[in-house]
Amino acid sequence: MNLKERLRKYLVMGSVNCNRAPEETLRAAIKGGITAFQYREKGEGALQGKEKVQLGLLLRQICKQHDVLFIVNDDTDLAESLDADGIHVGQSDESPADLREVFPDKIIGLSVSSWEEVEKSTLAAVDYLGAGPMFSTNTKADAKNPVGPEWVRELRRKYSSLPIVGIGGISCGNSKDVLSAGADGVAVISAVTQAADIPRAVRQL
Ligand code: 3NM
Repeated sequence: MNLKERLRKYLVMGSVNCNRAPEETLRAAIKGGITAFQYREKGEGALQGKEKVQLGLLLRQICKQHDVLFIVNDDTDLAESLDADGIHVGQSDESPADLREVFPDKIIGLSVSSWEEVEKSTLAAVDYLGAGPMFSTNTKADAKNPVGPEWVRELRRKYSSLPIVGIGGISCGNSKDVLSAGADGVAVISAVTQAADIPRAVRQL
């Protein structure tokens, strides 16, 4: 599978997003067919220090067993100690160019929500783009205003071969709008973590 294919169904999650044990949520999502996972232990009540590492190790092991890509959100030490396949950063985090120096072989993902953000980024150091928020979301406290699938369409017009995933407010009902705009995959939190039937939700994405 190439990176575009591996990003097709991308679950992003930390313990605060789960209403059952995180490892159960992850296992159910894998059963449904997720292809990538991002450990994003963020927000109020998030685990810190040793506990954050411990949960990470467990989730990392599960992904390895099932050949699911394992990405760490914005934490170089954690990415290193969990032997992650990649790291995902936002605009106010460490720059992709600096990350590339530390991680010559890891996948580097960058969130972009405007041309201004794209222009100030070193895309040569980036393996995939996260485009969002596609729709309004209550999951991320500081989410920007929704940019819609049109943003994916614009990025795709300019970058014909760069892997792109849409993120933010994506559900089973609207994921096709993101994919048909040219995204290679959809990244979701609540559509999966809050689903009554997680495998079914993943299949419908
Ligand atoms: N990043 P849900 S939106 C983690 O726009 C994250 O970059 C976003 O959660 C961005 O799928 C978001 O529940 C939250 O809307 C996604």
